[in-house]
Amino acid sequence: MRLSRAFSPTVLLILSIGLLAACSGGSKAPTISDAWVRPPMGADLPAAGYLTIVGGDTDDALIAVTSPVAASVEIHETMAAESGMTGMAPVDRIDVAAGATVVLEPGGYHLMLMGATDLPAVGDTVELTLSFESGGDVVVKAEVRAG
Ligand SMILES: [Cu+2]
Repeated sequence: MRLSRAFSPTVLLILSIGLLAACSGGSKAPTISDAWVRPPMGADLPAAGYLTIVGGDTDDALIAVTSPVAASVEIHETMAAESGMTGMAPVDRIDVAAGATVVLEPGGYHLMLMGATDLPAVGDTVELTLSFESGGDVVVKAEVRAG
């Protein structure tokens, strides 16, 4: 086909430019937005953390979280229990596919800040360090919001 032969060099050139663009600048780590923390519902109860993760250039996973205001931070998933009630359980990781959006929100994945004794007042921020499987750490400021 004469038409496709005439166009193919142009197509190849565009593909080459695309590959160069993809390779330059190194890999992009996941980005975090809308991070917030809900104070504990009562004494000795954990605070909850929520945020939105947008995956970077490659498939990745959130594998650990720390915060200076909490003794430890667990990653939890809310799920329906056999009784019909909802319960929650710790998970080792949250997979974040390249470019995918994963939302940690009430009723779904969330963070539990255990032993958060020095939690700032509502309207202030706490620091969360999210560790990804790729080796990258992302530090975010999470706003403390009333329930
Ligand atoms: Cu939980």
